[in-house]
Amino acid sequence: MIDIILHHYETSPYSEKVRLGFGLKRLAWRSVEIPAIMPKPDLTALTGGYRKTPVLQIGADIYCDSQLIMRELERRCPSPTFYPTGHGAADALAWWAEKTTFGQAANVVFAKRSDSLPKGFLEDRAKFSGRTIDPAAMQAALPNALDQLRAHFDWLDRMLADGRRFLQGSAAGLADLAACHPVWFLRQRIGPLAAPLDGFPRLLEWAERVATIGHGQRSPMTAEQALDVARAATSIASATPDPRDPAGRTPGMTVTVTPDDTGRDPVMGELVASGVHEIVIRRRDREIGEVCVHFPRAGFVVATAS
Ligand SMILES: N[C@@H](CCC(=O)N[C@@H](CS)C(=O)NCC(=O)O)C(=O)O
Repeated sequence: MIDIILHHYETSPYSEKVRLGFGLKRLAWRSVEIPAIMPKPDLTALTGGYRKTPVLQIGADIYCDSQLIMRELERRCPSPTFYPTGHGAADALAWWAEKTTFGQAANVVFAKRSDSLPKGFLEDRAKFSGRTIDPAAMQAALPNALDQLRAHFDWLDRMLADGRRFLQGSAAGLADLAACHPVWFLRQRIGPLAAPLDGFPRLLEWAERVATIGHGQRSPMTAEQALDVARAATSIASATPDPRDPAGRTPGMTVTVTPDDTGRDPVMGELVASGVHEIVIRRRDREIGEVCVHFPRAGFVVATAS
């Protein structure tokens, strides 16, 4: 059985979503600890420049962004499912919950607990987000961050009002894992009794239930071992045109793929396969040879490079 390798760091909320995904699917996986700030030379050798956390590697296939990582885990290991009540609503809920709460949760932690951040972190995140992150700006952002989180957490909280155990019913799924990691992050950094989590006891109980899912079976791997895995493997991707591609892109074209929000580092490669929810590009790295890098479509900009 080929190793499932997660490149992540312990305090990363989006990584917590994927770690819980391993737990829900009861998977064994290899853990490569990556730096929380740039440079990340071993990671970018695999991705071609994408720097965000987490990244999943299976052989010479590199999956960027937790949205696509969860999709690939579901494809390879369908049971137990991330979709106990079906697709669509779960994906939309996951997207909304993360997009509206993660950035604001980070704003709250930056403002309230900048003392807990490692050296160089705020400078790195200023470049990452393209925003000014200094003590005055962080304090100025705090009241609105708390207002926004309170409104969005209230909507989440009301989903649990009928006594259900999880957001979509009796079984945990993708929506829970995606909505929970900003709560997990705030709980860890500023505690359950401070704003914005105070006043939401039901939400905190739900977050505790989600945490009991656990992380599956983890074993460590070094970054060098992960690069060796990529070097020795061949990608599973094969040329797959998208007959309905709105811009007429076809396999063989050189394209760049870039996140549309933060960490906007373009990755260039030859288009191999694409569809509504995934695009795969092939690239060569001097050290590790040929790899295929997979990205989601929602939240990413694809541009033709030649
Ligand atoms: N849409 C991305 C968001 C990932 C993200 O923003 N992760 C944060 C850490 S939780 C990050 O990359 N921070 C900068 C870094 O780790 O270099 C995903 O779902 O994976």
